[in-house]
Amino acid sequence: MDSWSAPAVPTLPRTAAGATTLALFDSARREIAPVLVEGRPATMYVCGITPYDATHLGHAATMIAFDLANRVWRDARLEVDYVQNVTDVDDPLLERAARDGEDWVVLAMRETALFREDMEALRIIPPKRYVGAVESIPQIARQVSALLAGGHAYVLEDGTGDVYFSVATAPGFGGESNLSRTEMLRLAAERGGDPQRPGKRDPLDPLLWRGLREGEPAWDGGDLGPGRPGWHIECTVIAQSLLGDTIDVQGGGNDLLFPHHECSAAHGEALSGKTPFATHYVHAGMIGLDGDKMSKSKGNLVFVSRLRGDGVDPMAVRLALLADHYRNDRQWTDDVLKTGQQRLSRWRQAVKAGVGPAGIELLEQLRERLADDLDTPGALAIVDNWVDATLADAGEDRDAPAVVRLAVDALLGIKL
Ligand code: 5CA
Ligand code: ZN
Repeated sequence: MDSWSAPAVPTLPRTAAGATTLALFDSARREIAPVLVEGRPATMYVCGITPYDATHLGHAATMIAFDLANRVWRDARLEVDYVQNVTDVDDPLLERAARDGEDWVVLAMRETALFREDMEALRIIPPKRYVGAVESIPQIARQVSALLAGGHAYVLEDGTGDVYFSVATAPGFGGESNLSRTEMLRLAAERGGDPQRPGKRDPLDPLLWRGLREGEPAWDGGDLGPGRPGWHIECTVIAQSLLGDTIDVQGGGNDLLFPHHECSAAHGEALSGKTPFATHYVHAGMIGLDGDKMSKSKGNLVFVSRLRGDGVDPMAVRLALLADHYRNDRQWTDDVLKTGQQRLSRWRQAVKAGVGPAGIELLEQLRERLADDLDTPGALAIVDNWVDATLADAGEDRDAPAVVRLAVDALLGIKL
């Protein structure tokens, strides 16, 4: 699947402080730990959209969080193998298309195109590989067959042809999300699982392959018969086939921690025989509106495209989303946007100045804050201080305004 065009990312000077090592909070260990990438590319898989509605600010915030990791690594002169998926066939997509009397393929294509446009406007570096679930079905079917052959999966005996993963064969199951069984059962029911379905060996067993149903799209699954893949195995197979058995970062919003990421990791470990599936399970907080998580099913959405249509500068949207830490659940309000707009205009004014306080020092501090689990509130405070001083005519560094402009562009993705 086509990705989107890359923004120009300036190369920043190296300084005496040397390269920083990015550390990220890992949900499994429940601590911030350095991502150890030496002499090889960093590998990152981020769960992308299910394209049945437009990109909202929650999607944007999550994509921006992982874009920052990408930028920190690139600034450290690392290559980044970044893969993102599109869930271009799934129940919600089929249901929306049926509701609106639309072809589901066309709906998915249209919303994916809009997502690409929004990503470009927000200056998000595209993944190296942007991969649809549909184009990956032959590989996914082969891996489901491998799980069956390896004793990690079973065919439900009700004539549907549905295949389930057996969590009893996954010794580490639950280790990513650190949840109790009761909590896992509750979330599985709430987030697309089917703990109540009769005939499963364990209520937590997730679907790997859904046999053909009347009126639903289906593909040739080889030994599995016609059908379509379960959701979690799609992400496992796309990630592992392109990035290897153990990846550095498995990312997405914290709504995916359980069951999606837990199950994807369990599938991956069962397939490769290696643990962990990812050294860092990284989760962005939920953006909410009017006190609730912004979600397509609730319909409480602010679309990036709508803000763009209203003439809001995408850089102000980006700055607004960077104002709080990526891991915090937070609310989108008019004030959050207004603060982003005011900050953008002050920063733009300041980099037009002839002199300012030391630019290289700011660059070093910015690198240090971002390497510490992407501390954007800390990073923004450093730039704010420099901007305040510059607008108050402090400082004597003639190169500083240019250095700050480049640093904010390369590291924060904000074009001033
Ligand atoms: N296609 C699946 C992942 S394989 C999916 O969750 N799609 S999505 O369209 O619902 O979400 C796309 C990405 O945005 C996911 O990483 C998800 O965790 C994240 N996301 C969804 N809603 C929000 C929100 N309100 N705030 C922050 N991130 C969100
Ligand atoms: Zn996913």
